[in-house]
Amino acid sequence: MCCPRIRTTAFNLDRLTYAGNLENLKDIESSDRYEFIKGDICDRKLLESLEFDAILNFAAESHVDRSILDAAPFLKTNIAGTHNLLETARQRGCTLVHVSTDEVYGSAETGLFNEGSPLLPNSPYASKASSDLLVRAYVETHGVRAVITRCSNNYGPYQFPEKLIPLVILNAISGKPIPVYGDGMNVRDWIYVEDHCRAVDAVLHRGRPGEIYNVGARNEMPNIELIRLLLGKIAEQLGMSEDRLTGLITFVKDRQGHDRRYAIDPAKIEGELGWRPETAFEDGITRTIRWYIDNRKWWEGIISGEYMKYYDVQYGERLRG
Ligand code: TDX
Repeated sequence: MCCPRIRTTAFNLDRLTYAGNLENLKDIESSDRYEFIKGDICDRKLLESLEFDAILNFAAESHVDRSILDAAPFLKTNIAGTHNLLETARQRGCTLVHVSTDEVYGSAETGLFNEGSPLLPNSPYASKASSDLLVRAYVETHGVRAVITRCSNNYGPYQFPEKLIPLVILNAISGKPIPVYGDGMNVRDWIYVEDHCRAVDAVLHRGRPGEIYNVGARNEMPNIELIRLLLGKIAEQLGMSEDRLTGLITFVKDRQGHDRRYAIDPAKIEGELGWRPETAFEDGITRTIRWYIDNRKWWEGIISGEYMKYYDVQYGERLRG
């Protein structure tokens, strides 16, 4: 979360709610430049007790389906939490990079989202739009050195299996139905997680305060096309029959308020900061599938307990009928 003056040390402040997992950070936990703190961005006293000069706000409730079931945690973390970080940044005079999402723009019927596109959020998750407006207000009113990034759909290792790509991979490996919302023709714009991380790093070091940077890899695809591609690659890697896997595809009742299309124009971050996505989609997908196949223990520990309760509420009736 931060960088003291001489030697960069990162504090990772995380409440460890359902998707938080210290296993994901095993390879850096013994570094003397890294410190984990279990805590909430809504806890102002905790923030005041730490020494830092930059904040990266990755903290969010991020799953659209959960926001439809219960919006309250989204409003608390995404809006009240961001407000706390803005107050901290104002008092400290430190930089804040606010990691947001393309969802704040709503659905792109045509063309691409650019940084000037109107904010037309359609799901309670897109309470992120409210936090973006708060950031803007703190820049204008208090001169806070804040920058906003808005990224398209991420994928890669360690992604919590509620999101489409890991859900498809795990259900295919386990021989479970693969739920496709509506007609499967909703379009998403996919980017490998490490490309997103490099974009946030570029914005932290070279972004102009008060600016917004869209982040995307120009990689739009209808969901059903993505799912078929994934299943083909899974069949290849596991030596399974592709027909058997595509037989798991199950069209189910659509998501309420389902955005039809996201499509990001990354020209500004490319032109101004020299950032470019480096991972070709096919390579990223192949690597991601391999990771889930090789890390069964990681996900078997997750797809039990709270996750299965959520899964049943989310998919039980849809898959039965
Ligand atoms: O079971 C499913 N079946 C299905 O058809 C799930 C989980 C999803 N979908 C569809 C819905 C979307 O059109 O797949 C697409 C991707 O769904 P998600 O992985 O839930 O992502 P999305 O709703 O597009 O939101 C994502 O993009 C913006 C992230 O979850 C957000 O955190 C991000 O900010």
